Amino acid sequence: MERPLNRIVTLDEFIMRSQKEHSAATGELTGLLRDIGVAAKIVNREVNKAGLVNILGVDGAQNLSGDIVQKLDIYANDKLIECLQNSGECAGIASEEMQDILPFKPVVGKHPKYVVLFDPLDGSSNIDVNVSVGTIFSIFRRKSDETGPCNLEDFLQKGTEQVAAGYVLYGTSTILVYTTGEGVNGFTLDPSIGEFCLSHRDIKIPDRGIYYSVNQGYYLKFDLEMRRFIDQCSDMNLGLRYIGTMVSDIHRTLFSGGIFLYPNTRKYPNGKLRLLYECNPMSFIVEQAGGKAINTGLDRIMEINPEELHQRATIVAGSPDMVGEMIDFVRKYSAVSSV
Ligand code: AHM
Ligand code: MG
Repeated sequence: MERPLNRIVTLDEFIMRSQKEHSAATGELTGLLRDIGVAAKIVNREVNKAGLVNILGVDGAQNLSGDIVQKLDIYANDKLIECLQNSGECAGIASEEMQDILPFKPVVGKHPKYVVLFDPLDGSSNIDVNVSVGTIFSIFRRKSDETGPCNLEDFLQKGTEQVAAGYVLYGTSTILVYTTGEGVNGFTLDPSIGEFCLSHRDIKIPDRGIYYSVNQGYYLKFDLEMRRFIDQCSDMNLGLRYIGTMVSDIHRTLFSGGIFLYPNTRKYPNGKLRLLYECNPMSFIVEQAGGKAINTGLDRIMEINPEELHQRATIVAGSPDMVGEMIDFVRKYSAVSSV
């Protein structure tokens, strides 16, 4: 893509310019990304008011304008649905907050090609204490006929089939980071103009970093090889950073380098994080930035065949050298312990 002019490039302008570089593009994906950008701005406004909940009303109460106050994750879920449904570019959605897929009613004259999966508010346990949260999304081209409703098969695709994925981090500033498989770009929300502006072009993850990121509180609940690997991280004088919001932990890892792990525990024998809503989209971003993302069985996350919507996966993602070292460590450890 050509270099940006020496001026502000908004998310809308950037995705329109990217679309023009693909002569076969119909604008539908562009439309979807824009819809997600709009939903993110609405959610951002609400997240910023989260601390006022006792003044504005708690979940279920009526606020001063007479609206029923919703939990923020449900609010985010509803806004994403509304924004994606209105344009008619999306055949249906699946959300971490909903049991089943939601096929959208057809819009006259539209035959949408894509379905979207999302975690509307990742890290929601952090909201009440003013710690950053995020939204994660993943877009697939549907497999079913475009003239009819979408079906489950459209959503149960391997991560390698994603046409786009990204996240929004509602942090000290709000940033939207996405990929369509041609690198990763980040857009910071300028609240004074209400636009996401290109701030981080062609993000590349450092080969290594100085942090490891894992819920060390579960140390005794991890498998032995994972405990030994974590010991090695500590022996190497890596610092421990763990926010407890995957979006934030991966975002830091993307920019500073490092390794993020959510292994299996006794409570979550297959890991806690969701393959379709969290692991796949974040892995697409990490890989597009030059990193690696695997599960603790050393399979590439994006090659896992999903069997159900809310399937969980273990994950190890981050700087290529550090994930590479984890792979070597686990292989060596298994070879020695099987003797
Ligand atoms: P959520 O989507 O319900 O918020 O849960 C997912 C979150 C991730 O953001 C984070 O990495 C993980 O749960 C933290 O879990 P834990 O508190 O077990 O470390
Ligand atoms: Mg989540």
